[in-house]
Amino acid sequence: MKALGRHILVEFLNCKADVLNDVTAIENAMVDAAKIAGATVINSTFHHFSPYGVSGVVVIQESHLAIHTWPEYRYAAVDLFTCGDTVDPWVSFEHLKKVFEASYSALEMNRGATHVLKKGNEIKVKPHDTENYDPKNGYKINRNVWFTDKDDNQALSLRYTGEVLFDERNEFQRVRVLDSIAYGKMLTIDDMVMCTERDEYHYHEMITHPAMQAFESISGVTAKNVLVIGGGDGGTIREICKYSGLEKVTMVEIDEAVVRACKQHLPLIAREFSNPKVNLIIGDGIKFISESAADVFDVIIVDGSDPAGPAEGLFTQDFYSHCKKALKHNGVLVTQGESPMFHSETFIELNKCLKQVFSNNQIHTMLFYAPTYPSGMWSLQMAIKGQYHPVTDFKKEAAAAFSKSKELRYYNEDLHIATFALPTFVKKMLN
Ligand code: SPD
Repeated sequence: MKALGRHILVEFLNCKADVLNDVTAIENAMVDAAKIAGATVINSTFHHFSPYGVSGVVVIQESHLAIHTWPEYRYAAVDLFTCGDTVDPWVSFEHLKKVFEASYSALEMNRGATHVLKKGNEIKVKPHDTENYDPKNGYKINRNVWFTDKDDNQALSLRYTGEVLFDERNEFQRVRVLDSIAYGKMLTIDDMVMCTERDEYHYHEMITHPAMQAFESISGVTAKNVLVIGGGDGGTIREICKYSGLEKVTMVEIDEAVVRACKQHLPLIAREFSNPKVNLIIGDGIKFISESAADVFDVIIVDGSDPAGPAEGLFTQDFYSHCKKALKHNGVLVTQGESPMFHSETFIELNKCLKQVFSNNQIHTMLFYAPTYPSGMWSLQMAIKGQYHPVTDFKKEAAAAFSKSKELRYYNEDLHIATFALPTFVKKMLN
């Protein structure tokens, strides 16, 4: 019998109770179940009930997967509905069975048996939809798919085309390149935005130039030997390579998939990997710095991800003590410092941690505007191994000439000064 869709109703019994009360695990399992079956995920929404139970639905281009759980009964009611021939709902079923470690009973129904349905021509296509009609391929489907970078209470969402250009999970993290509608292609790691084509220069110019210019003001020469820890997309080394006096930049990135994804899909960001001054090491930056000789680097830039997964160790005293040792006298360190609004605790903790390794007057907090990071307000922490002040000792003319000649789009000599000016609430957070 021919039908429009296949609908499997499943009773999952004797499930692992803790999974059934874990909204994130269930959402991941349901989204994965859809993808493994070859479905195109449009969106998902899941809700945890207090004290027990989760409900959620994954909308797929081929229909939907839905669930409701009763952890206290170790029971989940699931329905898997797919249309067309491309997706097999039983593949989703097999995946969920494994995740829930469940016994089950299931029944399949054919939905919309074509021998009882008659196709009519009553539906009129709205005039503006005709733009989406290609005589060869039929109607282009407009998807409403969103990528969300969130914590428990706040989020930043970017709509994307549904096109996933790169998607790999490895021992460290999940690396994706998605095609966002308003911000171009974007790199995400473990569901967090790392950079987008449209606004990446905010972050990459600000993590690089205040530190490089500070070094130049203090020493009268360009930083010659620079270390970048993380930064696998290549944006930070791209900015560093704009300094003609640079001799060498060593970059230590733990995950080769990030470099590969960006070379392939974000070539304007990852454009300096073949520069002979760049020494790329795929390895653990934390180990690298702990084994580094003393007094070797003019500038160290820590361009890590957020403090979860492999980047966690980039927020510790141990790590920064090694960085301090590896910096030359008057050397400058800069590290991404998270957001005072979105990650207030980490923001404060990192500042404290750096003040313990260096001293209070050697740590300087910068703020800049990052439209695609949650809250939009992002910080960098600068540490100087000397008594130089990045504003009062700043040589404005050199920075002005540099930013003009290199046609920088965010950093300039005025912003160098302004970035260290903090709102009162941020000052209070740090004192
Ligand atoms: N939540 C975003 C934190 C920024 C991490 N670094 C981004 C890498 C860009 N080179």
